[in-house]
Amino acid sequence: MRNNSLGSQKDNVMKSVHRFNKSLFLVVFVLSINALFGQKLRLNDLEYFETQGVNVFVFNNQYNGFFFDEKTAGIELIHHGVRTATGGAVRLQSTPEQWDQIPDMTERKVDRKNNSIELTLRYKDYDFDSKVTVIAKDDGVIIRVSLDKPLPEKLVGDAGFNLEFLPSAYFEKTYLADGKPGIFPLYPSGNTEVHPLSQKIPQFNGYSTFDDRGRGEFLVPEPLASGRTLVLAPEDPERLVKIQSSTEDLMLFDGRNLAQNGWFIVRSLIPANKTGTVVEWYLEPSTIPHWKRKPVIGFSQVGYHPSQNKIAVIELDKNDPPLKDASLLQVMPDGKFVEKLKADVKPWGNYLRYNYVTFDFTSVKDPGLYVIKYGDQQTEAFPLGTQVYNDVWHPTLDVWFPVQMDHMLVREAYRIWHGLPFMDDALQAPVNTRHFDGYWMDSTTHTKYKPLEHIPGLNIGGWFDAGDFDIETAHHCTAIMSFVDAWELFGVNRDETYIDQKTRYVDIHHPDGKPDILQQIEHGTLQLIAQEKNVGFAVRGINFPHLYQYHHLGDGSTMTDNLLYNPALKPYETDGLTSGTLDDRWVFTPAIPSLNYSAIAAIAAASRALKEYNPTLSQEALSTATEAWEKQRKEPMPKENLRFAWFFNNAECIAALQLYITTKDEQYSKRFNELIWPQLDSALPWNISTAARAVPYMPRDYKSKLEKYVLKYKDEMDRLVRQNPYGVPIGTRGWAGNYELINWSITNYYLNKEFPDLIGRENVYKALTYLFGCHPYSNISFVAGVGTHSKKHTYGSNRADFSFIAGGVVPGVLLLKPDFLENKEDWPFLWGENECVIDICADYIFLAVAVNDLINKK
Ligand SMILES: [Ca+2]
Ligand SMILES: [Ca+2]
Ligand SMILES: [Ca+2]
Repeated sequence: MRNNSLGSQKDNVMKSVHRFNKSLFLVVFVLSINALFGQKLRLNDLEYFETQGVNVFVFNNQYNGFFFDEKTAGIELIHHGVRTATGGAVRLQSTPEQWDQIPDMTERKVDRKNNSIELTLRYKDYDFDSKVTVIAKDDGVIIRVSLDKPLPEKLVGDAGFNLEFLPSAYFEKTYLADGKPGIFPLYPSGNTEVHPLSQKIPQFNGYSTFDDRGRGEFLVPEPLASGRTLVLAPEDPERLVKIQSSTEDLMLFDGRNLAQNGWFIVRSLIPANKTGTVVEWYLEPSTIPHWKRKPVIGFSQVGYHPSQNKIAVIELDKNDPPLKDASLLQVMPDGKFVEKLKADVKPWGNYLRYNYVTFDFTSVKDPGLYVIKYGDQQTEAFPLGTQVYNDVWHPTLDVWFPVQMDHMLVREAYRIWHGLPFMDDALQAPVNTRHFDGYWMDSTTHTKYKPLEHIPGLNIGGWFDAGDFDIETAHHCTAIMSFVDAWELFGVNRDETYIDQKTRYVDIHHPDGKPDILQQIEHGTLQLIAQEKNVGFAVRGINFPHLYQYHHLGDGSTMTDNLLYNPALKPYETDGLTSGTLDDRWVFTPAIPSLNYSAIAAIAAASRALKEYNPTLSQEALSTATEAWEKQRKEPMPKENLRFAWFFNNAECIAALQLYITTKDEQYSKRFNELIWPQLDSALPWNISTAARAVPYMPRDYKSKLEKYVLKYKDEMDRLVRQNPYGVPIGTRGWAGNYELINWSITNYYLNKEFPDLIGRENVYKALTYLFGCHPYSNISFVAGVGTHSKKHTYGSNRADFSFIAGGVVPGVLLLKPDFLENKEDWPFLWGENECVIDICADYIFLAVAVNDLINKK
């Protein structure tokens, strides 16, 4: 449904064009559609510029500094419902990469009277402040950069004003630079120059995204075009943007020459020795007259079970009055569509920027294939039947998880997903390190190893965390726990993967007589036990020393040379067994008691699941878990952590419960009971799920004592589900909220199991319906390869190929403040929207299996 809007909008425009052609303005029209059709941009109450079809955000979203430039900040353009430009700001490179320096916004003044927003941007390292003013004018905005003091000497030739345009929005389109035509390159093929490193503006923390092979140089892209006026996509009224500079030339760059996630960048340099206005642009995005975004019919691309609620949520442009009704059509074997139900839509109201109506077809229960029709729109076909959830988790277990397996070669039919990676794991990370992936080291290693000393035994088991290739221990613990739950509660014994630890070989779609979920539990456990055994506790993770390794795309086995580091050799030199290249991953070993408790919980749980499958490992897991518990309990909690005591106690609480379930030793249930009640009092939503899971193992009065907390949770939930038309929590952080959503439904599953009269089944199903397409922005299934229409562009190791790994679950819709939820399908590189991670994928498997079990129970 999503991408059909383009054609009909173009049709509308062409009809308008036709009328005008007959009038007096033919020649003018050919030059500029928008000059005729433009509408004035106005600063609205939400503090962005708005007209029908165009929004200009001005630092409504800021660089948060965590992953640096996430391409979700600065001056941004939402053009006919799609965010097509970002990163409008004073920048220090022609094509800034993710880890290049970003400005701090130190002041933002909104002037409604003059329809303007003024910002102060600061680069602290250079003591460089600039003012950026955006003023509505005619059919666009003026963007002005002014300086009180001339540009610092060091930044001359580097500082400029940039605005970045989404490549996929301009693929197969053209541009004009002072009338000179060009085609936007589909693949980066611009010219680059080599400059000496001494000229480079350093990246974050002195890291480098570029592997210069020790040559002391870096790359600078040359512009594709330049001129005083740039017109982007003059042939497409949906994407046409005109930029005129009244100061310096505009240059058009292709950021993808340096980084595959780069954008097309329009830039003007800030001249030296000048104050006052140093850059002034007039930016005019075209507007299609009376443009309205096409309705999005939110529904499950997987289909529905006859017994569940079936409510489509229709998302409408605020200028689009709702139609009276919608219908459900059955798709017949002869290809005909037969109306099964026609019903009035129900107004829900406004949520963020759109209006919503719902269409309830719960009454239809006959198995078959259906489509929903609203106005002239018809959805993809979807099934209705008792079987719809049977196999929705298969791609995640069969394909996605095997591809993520570290320290294994992974094959699928004719394809090798990756060779045998990271046999050179791993070196002790140096002290006092702040790492680009959020890892850190304290002032001591907390281990017996010296910085950069090889820690043996870690090149076993584990999964690549996400689209990157580090081992993130916390997520391993979550994934193992989910797998154990799926095994113990539902006996998931599917076998479609050949996994051999001895030869380190994995083959997808190749049964080997062993349940895959046990093989995955084993694989995760091997890594956790290796950490406890060789390091002494659960490590923060194993990650890359160099930034130019970390952003790797493709086969993980080529990220290092797989030879142990030998400082006696020179870089790139090898004796065949070791090498002088410092590329081995680092083990980060700060003291994190909560993480160690999480690992104890996961290993204790795994020891039960592995009891018959791998008795030796099961036994080792149990002794490792109990010994680690003893050791951890003796360590007092570091003072700086006391503030977050509830967070740490949560992990200890789960560990105590898992150890109790495994050993039945009363010391653990005693500790669990000491912890769980104060935990429920102080942080209910974080602990209610653990509390519910404990019910079957606790004395009878435990459950009655828990009931009052469940009632409190239910009150909170009843409030929460009214906040948006989808009736589920929608996250608003810098990483979209599908993980929290899945866990919300998992919590509801455990509560429904014990308190079915308080927490209804629908609250367990809802997260899946949402994931499968009943969500804002589009109706695509957020699980790659699952449902009729699903994610085909996700942030995995193959993202540069604009592809996906089947079964990956993406984070979902990301909120760009104040009111724009987004999940891009034509651009995989926005990790907050599209990156698949092991914990969310493992939890998804659990929820899908749980829903299938529950919904088919009488
Ligand atoms: Ca990571
Ligand atoms: Ca198997
Ligand atoms: Ca190596």
